[in-house]
Amino acid sequence: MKALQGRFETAVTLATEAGALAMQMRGAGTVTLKGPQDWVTEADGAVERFISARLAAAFPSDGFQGEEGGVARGGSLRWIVDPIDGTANYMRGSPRFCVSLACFEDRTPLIGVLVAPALGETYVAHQGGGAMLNGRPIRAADTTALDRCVVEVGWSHRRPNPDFLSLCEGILAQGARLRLGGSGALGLADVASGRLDAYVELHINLWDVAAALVLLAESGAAVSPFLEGNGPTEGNPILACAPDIAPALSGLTGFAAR
Ligand code: LIP
Repeated sequence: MKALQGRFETAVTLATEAGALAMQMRGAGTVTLKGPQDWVTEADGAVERFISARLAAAFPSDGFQGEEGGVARGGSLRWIVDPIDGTANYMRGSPRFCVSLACFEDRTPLIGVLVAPALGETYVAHQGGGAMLNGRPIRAADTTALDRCVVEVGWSHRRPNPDFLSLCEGILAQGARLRLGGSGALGLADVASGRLDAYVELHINLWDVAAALVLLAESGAAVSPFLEGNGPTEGNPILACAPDIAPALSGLTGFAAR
């Protein structure tokens, strides 16, 4: 872990500074559409370039992949960054957004850091080291019944609305309460901290989930095999949930969380 300890400490510092940059830039600059309801602000690009440059200087042999710039550098140790997850919230002044920074070795998630600067929350985790929120250990919920659950269903234009609505109807039919927060990364982090019983989405991208996967693994949550197949390059569905409801939600959604 010694080689990773330096990367872990750098990731926490860097994500914190990147969050401060996002806060400084909020409300400034142009906003453009990448697709239906898929926004990008000047801050998304600026934050990603800031993180990429600092990591290139600190760890020049490491790879880098960002939501906005794609794969900039190759390497067996690879940083995966969503500079602002929850951009639709960010551009409207909502506090529910975060900087997501992860380090993988090939397909193995090693380090995850999420900083939500407007919420004053920093999630950190590294392989075998547990998961923390603002310095305090976090664990997935111990909920056992779907009719006692709160479930977030992520939405994007990448899958048809009828499929999204059908998923929501199936969850509601089990007596669960639904929510939709606009940031997949923070929804997954809420599962890791036990503040949410499940997060499910029909399609989500690697940069959205990379850091949260480490939090989820270290917090005891059940998670579907997002990294199998073409997940890292083309995205995949995801289900992350409290372990005791994983069989029921896996059967309902078709995504096998373990
Ligand atoms: C977000 C994703 C998620 C989706 C959100 C939002 P972005 O990404 O984490 O897939 O449910 O609506 O799109 O674009 O804010 O970084």
